[in-house]
Amino acid sequence: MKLIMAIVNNDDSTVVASALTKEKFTVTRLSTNGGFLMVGNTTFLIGVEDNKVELAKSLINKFSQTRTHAVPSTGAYGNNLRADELPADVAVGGATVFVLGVESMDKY
Ligand code: 2BA
Repeated sequence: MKLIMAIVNNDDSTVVASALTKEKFTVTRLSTNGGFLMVGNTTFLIGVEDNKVELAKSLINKFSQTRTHAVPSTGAYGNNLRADELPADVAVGGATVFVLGVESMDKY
């Protein structure tokens, strides 16, 4: 068994969740924030059998768009950078996906 952790743009999270649940995956959505842009994104936790990992990843990939995001000038403060050290725009996503081994899963 594997645990997929997928960080998805908030604008894509509903369609990604729908696609996954339609294929019988069970997902948990966490409200998270990127450390660089400091804007909200969604992290999915998805426990899956090994033979379903590629299907889940392909659905996440299919419904996650890459977007260009302007870096807010205030971003320099939280990142302890000078404003002129920040890029003007960054490409965000589609999705950032981690796959972790799971020792066991129990439901009580
Ligand atoms: P953020 O940390 O807000 O990053 C947003 C975008 O800013 C990133 O897009 C990347 O293009 C850029 N970026 C991030 N850190 C940077 C830095 N130190 N210098 C210059 N540009 C930087 P993505 O790579 O698509 O990441 C989207 C979101 O996924 C991230 O939001 C973060 O929440 C998460 N993420 C991405 N890679 C991660 C990792 N290795 N570990 C944990 N979370 C990650």
